[in-house]
Amino acid sequence: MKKIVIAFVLVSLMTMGIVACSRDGAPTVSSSTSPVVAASPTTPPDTVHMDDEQFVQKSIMINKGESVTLIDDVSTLHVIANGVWQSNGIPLYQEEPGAPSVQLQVQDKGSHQIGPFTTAGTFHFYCTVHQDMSLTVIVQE
Ligand SMILES: [Cu+2]
Repeated sequence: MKKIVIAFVLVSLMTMGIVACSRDGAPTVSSSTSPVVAASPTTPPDTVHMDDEQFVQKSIMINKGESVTLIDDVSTLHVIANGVWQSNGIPLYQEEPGAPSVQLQVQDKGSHQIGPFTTAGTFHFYCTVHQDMSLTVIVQE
C-alpha cells in the first residue's frame, strides 16, 4: 500500500512539474505573437518563396523603385534569369526593356534580391533548372 501511495505522489509531482513548465512558457509565447507583429512576422513585403520546383506564388505586384526578395525554402538550387517557360516546354531567355538584368543562383534556404525595378510594367523571370517555374513581376507606377 505504501508503495502505491509513493508512486501516486511521484506521478502527481511530475504532473505538477509539467503544468508549471507549460505555464512558465505561456506568457513568453503570447508576448512574441502580439497583434502588432502578427500581420507578417517573418515575411517582409515583396517576398516570393520557392519550394522544390516552383515559385510558391506565380506573380507579385510591387511599386516602382522596389525590389523583390526571393527566398529558397528548401535546399534545392534555383537558377533565376530573365525570361519564361513557353507552353512547349522550352525556355525563352528574354530581357524585357526596363527589367533589371537577373542571372542568379539561390540555394540552401538562402535569399536573394532582384531589382530595384525602376520601370513600370510587367516582367518575367524563370528558373532555368525547373520546367514551368516562372514568376511575373508587375511594377506599378
Ligand atoms: Cu528552380
